[in-house]
Amino acid sequence: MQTLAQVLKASNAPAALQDVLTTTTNTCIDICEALHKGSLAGILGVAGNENVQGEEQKKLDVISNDMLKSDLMNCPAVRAVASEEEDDIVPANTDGEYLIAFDPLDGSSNIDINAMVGTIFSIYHDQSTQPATEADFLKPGSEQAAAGYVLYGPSCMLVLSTGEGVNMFTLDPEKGEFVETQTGIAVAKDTQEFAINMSNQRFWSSNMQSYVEDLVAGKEGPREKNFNMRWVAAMVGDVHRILCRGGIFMYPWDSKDPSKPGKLRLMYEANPMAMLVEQSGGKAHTHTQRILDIQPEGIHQRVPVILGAANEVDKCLSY
Ligand code: AFP
Repeated sequence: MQTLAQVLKASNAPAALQDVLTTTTNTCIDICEALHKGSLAGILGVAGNENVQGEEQKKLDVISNDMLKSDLMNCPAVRAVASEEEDDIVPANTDGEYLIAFDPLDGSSNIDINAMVGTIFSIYHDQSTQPATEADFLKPGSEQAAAGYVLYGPSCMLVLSTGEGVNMFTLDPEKGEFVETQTGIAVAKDTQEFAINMSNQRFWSSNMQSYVEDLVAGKEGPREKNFNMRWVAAMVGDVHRILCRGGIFMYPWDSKDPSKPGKLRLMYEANPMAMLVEQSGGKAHTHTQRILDIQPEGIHQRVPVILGAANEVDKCLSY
Protein backbone atom coordinates (compact mmCIF):
# COMPACT_ATOMS: atom_id res chain seq x y z
CA MET A 1 0.00 0.00 0.00
CA GLN A 2 1.26 3.44 -0.94
CA THR A 3 1.49 6.41 1.41
CA LEU A 4 -0.03 9.78 0.50
CA ALA A 5 3.50 11.13 -0.11
CA GLN A 6 4.21 8.31 -2.59
CA VAL A 7 0.87 8.78 -4.37
CA LEU A 8 1.41 12.53 -4.70
CA LYS A 9 4.96 12.04 -5.97
CA ALA A 10 3.72 9.68 -8.67
CA SER A 11 0.85 12.02 -9.67
CA ASN A 12 0.85 14.96 -12.10
CA ALA A 13 0.29 17.41 -9.23
CA PRO A 14 2.90 20.24 -9.27
CA ALA A 15 5.41 20.23 -6.38
CA ALA A 16 3.92 23.41 -4.85
CA LEU A 17 0.44 21.84 -4.81
CA GLN A 18 1.90 18.73 -3.20
CA ASP A 19 3.37 20.97 -0.46
CA VAL A 20 -0.04 22.57 0.18
CA LEU A 21 -1.72 19.15 0.34
CA THR A 22 0.96 17.75 2.64
CA THR A 23 0.66 20.74 4.99
CA THR A 24 -3.16 20.57 5.02
CA THR A 25 -3.33 16.84 5.65
CA ASN A 26 -0.60 16.90 8.32
CA THR A 27 -2.56 19.57 10.19
CA CYS A 28 -5.67 17.39 9.89
CA ILE A 29 -3.73 14.58 11.59
CA ASP A 30 -3.06 17.00 14.48
CA ILE A 31 -6.77 17.99 14.55
CA CYS A 32 -7.66 14.28 14.66
CA GLU A 33 -5.40 13.82 17.70
CA ALA A 34 -7.04 16.79 19.44
CA LEU A 35 -10.51 15.36 18.69
CA HIS A 36 -9.54 11.97 20.10
CA LYS A 37 -8.45 13.56 23.39
CA GLY A 38 -11.91 15.22 23.57
CA SER A 39 -12.94 16.25 27.07
CA LEU A 40 -9.57 15.15 28.46
CA ALA A 41 -7.94 18.12 26.74
CA GLY A 42 -10.70 20.52 27.84
CA ILE A 43 -11.44 21.40 24.23
CA LEU A 44 -15.11 20.49 23.94
CA GLY A 45 -18.00 22.94 24.34
CA VAL A 46 -18.62 26.42 23.03
CA ALA A 47 -16.07 29.16 22.51
CA GLY A 48 -18.62 31.88 23.34
CA ASN A 49 -18.44 33.59 19.92
CA GLU A 50 -20.39 33.52 16.67
CA ASN A 51 -18.75 33.12 13.27
CA VAL A 52 -19.44 35.37 10.29
CA GLN A 53 -22.47 33.18 9.46
CA GLY A 54 -24.01 33.99 12.86
CA GLU A 55 -23.45 30.41 14.05
CA GLU A 56 -22.19 29.54 17.50
CA GLN A 57 -18.50 28.61 17.41
CA LYS A 58 -17.38 25.48 19.26
CA LYS A 59 -13.95 25.55 20.91
CA LEU A 60 -12.83 22.94 18.39
CA ASP A 61 -14.03 25.07 15.45
CA VAL A 62 -11.72 27.81 16.66
CA ILE A 63 -8.83 25.48 17.51
CA SER A 64 -9.00 23.67 14.13
CA ASN A 65 -9.25 26.97 12.28
CA ASP A 66 -6.22 28.38 14.11
CA MET A 67 -4.17 25.23 13.47
CA LEU A 68 -4.92 25.19 9.73
CA LYS A 69 -4.46 28.93 9.34
CA SER A 70 -1.13 29.01 11.11
CA ASP A 71 0.34 25.94 9.33
CA LEU A 72 -0.85 27.09 5.90
CA MET A 73 0.46 30.64 6.41
CA ASN A 74 3.88 29.08 7.04
CA CYS A 75 3.74 27.05 3.82
CA PRO A 76 5.54 29.15 1.15
CA ALA A 77 3.27 27.81 -1.63
CA VAL A 78 0.17 29.31 0.03
CA ARG A 79 -0.86 32.75 -1.24
CA ALA A 80 -3.94 33.16 0.98
CA VAL A 81 -6.56 31.25 2.95
CA ALA A 82 -10.31 31.68 3.37
CA SER A 83 -12.20 29.92 6.13
CA GLU A 84 -15.75 29.46 7.35
CA GLU A 85 -14.51 30.83 10.66
CA GLU A 86 -12.84 33.99 9.28
CA ASP A 87 -14.82 37.06 8.18
CA ASP A 88 -12.25 37.96 5.52
CA ILE A 89 -9.57 36.17 3.54
CA VAL A 90 -6.16 35.95 5.23
CA PRO A 91 -3.27 36.81 2.87
CA ALA A 92 -0.18 34.62 3.43
CA ASN A 93 2.78 34.74 1.00
CA THR A 94 2.44 37.14 -1.93
CA ASP A 95 4.61 34.90 -4.11
CA GLY A 96 2.72 31.75 -3.10
CA GLU A 97 0.85 30.03 -5.93
CA TYR A 98 -2.20 28.56 -4.22
CA LEU A 99 -5.37 29.79 -2.57
CA ILE A 100 -7.06 27.46 -0.11
CA ALA A 101 -10.61 27.73 1.21
CA PHE A 102 -11.64 25.43 4.06
CA ASP A 103 -14.31 24.51 6.55
CA PRO A 104 -12.04 23.57 9.47
CA LEU A 105 -14.64 21.44 11.27
CA ASP A 106 -17.75 20.63 9.29
CA GLY A 107 -20.65 19.30 11.34
CA SER A 108 -19.24 20.68 14.55
CA SER A 109 -22.55 20.28 16.37
CA ASN A 110 -21.79 16.53 16.16
CA ILE A 111 -18.78 16.96 18.45
CA ASP A 112 -20.97 17.04 21.55
CA ILE A 113 -22.35 13.58 20.72
CA ASN A 114 -18.99 12.08 19.65
CA ALA A 115 -20.23 11.64 16.06
CA MET A 116 -18.62 12.24 12.65
CA VAL A 117 -17.06 15.59 11.78
CA GLY A 118 -14.51 16.56 9.14
CA THR A 119 -12.31 19.19 7.49
CA ILE A 120 -13.23 20.15 3.90
CA PHE A 121 -10.80 21.99 1.61
CA SER A 122 -10.72 23.49 -1.87
CA ILE A 123 -7.52 24.63 -3.61
CA TYR A 124 -7.06 27.03 -6.55
CA HIS A 125 -3.96 28.01 -8.49
CA ASP A 126 -3.46 31.78 -8.50
CA GLN A 127 -0.32 33.84 -9.10
CA SER A 128 0.31 37.57 -8.85
CA THR A 129 2.90 40.04 -7.62
CA GLN A 130 0.22 41.74 -5.49
CA PRO A 131 -1.07 40.51 -2.12
CA ALA A 132 -4.16 38.32 -2.51
CA THR A 133 -7.65 39.80 -2.25
CA GLU A 134 -11.11 38.25 -1.89
CA ALA A 135 -11.64 38.76 -5.65
CA ASP A 136 -8.82 36.26 -6.34
CA PHE A 137 -10.88 33.54 -4.63
CA LEU A 138 -13.99 34.15 -6.71
CA LYS A 139 -13.33 31.51 -9.35
CA PRO A 140 -15.85 28.85 -10.43
CA GLY A 141 -15.38 25.44 -8.83
CA SER A 142 -14.47 23.96 -12.22
CA GLU A 143 -11.08 25.71 -11.79
CA GLN A 144 -10.21 23.91 -8.53
CA ALA A 145 -6.72 22.38 -8.66
CA ALA A 146 -7.60 19.95 -5.88
CA ALA A 147 -10.36 19.30 -3.38
CA GLY A 148 -10.91 16.91 -0.54
CA TYR A 149 -11.86 16.27 3.04
CA VAL A 150 -10.57 14.51 6.11
CA LEU A 151 -13.30 12.59 7.91
CA TYR A 152 -12.81 12.12 11.65
CA GLY A 153 -14.89 8.96 12.14
CA PRO A 154 -14.22 5.53 13.64
CA SER A 155 -11.08 5.73 11.49
CA CYS A 156 -9.60 8.95 10.13
CA MET A 157 -9.87 9.08 6.34
CA LEU A 158 -8.64 11.44 3.65
CA VAL A 159 -10.61 11.64 0.39
CA LEU A 160 -8.80 13.56 -2.34
CA SER A 161 -9.00 14.57 -5.97
CA THR A 162 -6.41 16.47 -7.97
CA GLY A 163 -8.58 16.16 -11.08
CA GLU A 164 -7.62 12.57 -11.93
CA GLY A 165 -10.39 10.65 -10.13
CA VAL A 166 -10.85 10.23 -6.39
CA ASN A 167 -8.65 8.30 -3.97
CA MET A 168 -9.30 7.35 -0.35
CA PHE A 169 -6.62 7.11 2.31
CA THR A 170 -6.80 5.84 5.88
CA LEU A 171 -4.67 7.27 8.66
CA ASP A 172 -2.21 4.78 10.12
CA PRO A 173 -2.15 6.23 13.65
CA GLU A 174 1.07 4.41 14.58
CA LYS A 175 3.03 5.80 11.65
CA GLY A 176 1.16 9.13 11.63
CA GLU A 177 0.60 9.01 7.87
CA PHE A 178 -2.21 8.48 5.38
CA VAL A 179 -2.08 5.23 3.41
CA GLU A 180 -4.03 4.72 0.17
CA THR A 181 -6.85 2.24 0.77
CA GLN A 182 -9.17 2.76 -2.23
CA THR A 183 -8.72 4.11 -5.75
CA GLY A 184 -11.04 4.85 -8.67
CA ILE A 185 -14.08 5.70 -6.55
CA ALA A 186 -17.27 5.43 -8.66
CA VAL A 187 -20.77 6.52 -7.62
CA ALA A 188 -23.50 4.25 -9.07
CA LYS A 189 -25.90 6.12 -11.37
CA ASP A 190 -29.04 4.83 -9.60
CA THR A 191 -29.86 4.64 -5.94
CA GLN A 192 -32.51 3.82 -3.36
CA GLU A 193 -31.09 5.98 -0.58
CA PHE A 194 -31.56 9.70 0.05
CA ALA A 195 -30.33 12.22 2.62
CA ILE A 196 -32.23 15.38 3.51
CA ASN A 197 -33.22 17.21 6.69
CA MET A 198 -36.95 16.34 6.64
CA SER A 199 -37.73 18.87 9.35
CA ASN A 200 -37.41 21.60 6.71
CA GLN A 201 -40.08 20.01 4.48
CA ARG A 202 -42.67 22.77 4.87
CA PHE A 203 -40.11 25.40 3.78
CA TRP A 204 -39.10 23.67 0.50
CA SER A 205 -40.47 24.60 -2.90
CA SER A 206 -43.63 22.69 -3.85
CA ASN A 207 -41.60 20.79 -6.50
CA MET A 208 -39.07 19.59 -3.93
CA GLN A 209 -41.92 18.57 -1.65
CA SER A 210 -43.45 16.50 -4.48
CA TYR A 211 -40.11 14.84 -5.28
CA VAL A 212 -39.53 13.75 -1.66
CA GLU A 213 -43.18 12.74 -1.29
CA ASP A 214 -42.68 10.37 -4.24
CA LEU A 215 -39.49 8.93 -2.69
CA VAL A 216 -41.29 8.29 0.59
CA ALA A 217 -44.29 6.73 -1.23
CA GLY A 218 -41.94 3.85 -2.14
CA LYS A 219 -43.09 0.81 -4.11
CA GLU A 220 -46.72 1.89 -4.06
CA GLY A 221 -45.90 5.40 -5.36
CA PRO A 222 -44.92 6.67 -8.85
CA ARG A 223 -41.25 5.63 -8.37
CA GLU A 224 -42.30 2.02 -7.82
CA LYS A 225 -39.38 1.27 -5.50
CA ASN A 226 -38.63 1.71 -1.80
CA PHE A 227 -36.11 4.31 -0.65
CA ASN A 228 -34.14 4.38 2.60
CA MET A 229 -33.15 7.63 4.34
CA ARG A 230 -29.93 8.56 6.19
CA TRP A 231 -28.86 11.90 7.72
CA VAL A 232 -25.48 12.37 9.45
CA ALA A 233 -26.02 16.15 9.89
CA ALA A 234 -22.44 16.72 8.77
CA MET A 235 -22.15 17.10 5.01
CA VAL A 236 -18.75 15.46 5.16
CA GLY A 237 -20.31 12.25 6.56
CA ASP A 238 -23.25 12.27 4.15
CA VAL A 239 -21.00 12.78 1.10
CA HIS A 240 -18.62 10.09 2.35
CA ARG A 241 -21.51 7.63 2.46
CA ILE A 242 -22.43 8.55 -1.11
CA LEU A 243 -18.84 8.03 -2.32
CA CYS A 244 -18.75 4.66 -0.52
CA ARG A 245 -22.16 3.20 -1.35
CA GLY A 246 -24.11 5.69 -3.47
CA GLY A 247 -27.16 7.82 -2.78
CA ILE A 248 -28.44 11.35 -3.21
CA PHE A 249 -27.81 14.20 -0.76
CA MET A 250 -29.89 17.38 -0.75
CA TYR A 251 -29.80 20.65 1.12
CA PRO A 252 -32.28 22.43 -1.15
CA TRP A 253 -33.46 26.00 -1.35
CA ASP A 254 -35.96 26.78 1.42
CA SER A 255 -38.02 29.78 2.46
CA LYS A 256 -36.93 29.76 6.13
CA ASP A 257 -34.65 32.76 5.81
CA PRO A 258 -35.17 34.84 2.63
CA SER A 259 -31.60 36.22 2.93
CA LYS A 260 -30.16 32.69 2.49
CA PRO A 261 -30.68 30.76 -0.78
CA GLY A 262 -29.48 27.57 0.93
CA LYS A 263 -27.60 26.51 4.05
CA LEU A 264 -24.36 25.19 2.59
CA ARG A 265 -21.42 27.35 1.65
CA LEU A 266 -20.27 27.36 -1.97
CA MET A 267 -16.54 27.89 -1.54
CA TYR A 268 -15.70 25.38 1.17
CA GLU A 269 -18.60 22.91 1.15
CA ALA A 270 -20.46 22.73 -2.17
CA ASN A 271 -17.53 23.24 -4.60
CA PRO A 272 -15.05 20.75 -3.11
CA MET A 273 -17.78 18.13 -2.64
CA ALA A 274 -19.07 18.76 -6.18
CA MET A 275 -15.56 18.14 -7.57
CA LEU A 276 -15.26 14.86 -5.64
CA VAL A 277 -18.73 13.71 -6.71
CA GLU A 278 -18.20 14.61 -10.38
CA GLN A 279 -14.75 13.00 -10.37
CA SER A 280 -16.54 9.84 -9.17
CA GLY A 281 -19.10 9.93 -11.99
CA GLY A 282 -21.91 11.59 -9.99
CA LYS A 283 -23.63 14.95 -10.46
CA ALA A 284 -23.79 18.08 -8.30
CA HIS A 285 -26.33 20.84 -8.98
CA THR A 286 -28.29 23.62 -7.40
CA HIS A 287 -31.95 23.58 -8.51
CA THR A 288 -30.94 25.62 -11.57
CA GLN A 289 -27.31 24.93 -12.51
CA ARG A 290 -24.19 22.78 -12.17
CA ILE A 291 -22.45 23.79 -8.93
CA LEU A 292 -18.96 23.87 -10.53
CA ASP A 293 -20.20 26.47 -13.07
CA ILE A 294 -21.32 29.01 -10.46
CA GLN A 295 -19.43 32.30 -10.60
CA PRO A 296 -18.99 33.07 -6.87
CA GLU A 297 -19.98 36.51 -5.58
CA GLY A 298 -18.46 36.22 -2.11
CA ILE A 299 -16.38 33.79 -0.08
CA HIS A 300 -19.24 33.00 2.33
CA GLN A 301 -21.93 32.64 -0.35
CA ARG A 302 -24.55 29.93 0.27
CA VAL A 303 -26.14 27.71 -2.38
CA PRO A 304 -28.77 24.96 -2.60
CA VAL A 305 -27.14 21.55 -3.10
CA ILE A 306 -28.42 18.37 -4.82
CA LEU A 307 -25.64 15.82 -5.40
CA GLY A 308 -24.85 12.14 -5.84
CA ALA A 309 -26.15 9.40 -8.16
CA ALA A 310 -26.36 10.91 -11.67
CA ASN A 311 -29.76 9.51 -12.67
CA GLU A 312 -31.32 10.39 -9.32
CA VAL A 313 -30.01 13.98 -9.46
CA ASP A 314 -31.52 14.25 -12.96
CA LYS A 315 -34.79 12.83 -11.64
CA CYS A 316 -34.87 15.37 -8.81
CA LEU A 317 -34.12 18.23 -11.23
CA SER A 318 -36.92 17.03 -13.53
CA TYR A 319 -39.42 18.00 -10.79
P1 AFP B 1 -22.25 22.83 11.43
O1 AFP B 1 -20.81 22.70 10.98
O2 AFP B 1 -22.57 24.22 11.88
O3 AFP B 1 -22.65 21.77 12.40
O4 AFP B 1 -23.17 22.65 10.10
C1 AFP B 1 -23.01 21.52 9.32
C2 AFP B 1 -23.73 21.73 8.03
O5 AFP B 1 -23.32 22.91 7.43
C3 AFP B 1 -23.55 20.57 7.05
O6 AFP B 1 -22.38 19.86 7.26
C4 AFP B 1 -24.78 19.71 7.24
O7 AFP B 1 -25.18 19.02 6.11
C5 AFP B 1 -25.81 20.70 7.66
O8 AFP B 1 -25.11 21.79 8.26
C6 AFP B 1 -26.75 20.12 8.66
O9 AFP B 1 -27.67 21.05 9.00
P2 AFP B 1 -29.02 20.73 9.78
O10 AFP B 1 -29.06 19.28 10.16
O11 AFP B 1 -28.93 21.62 10.96
O12 AFP B 1 -30.11 21.10 8.85
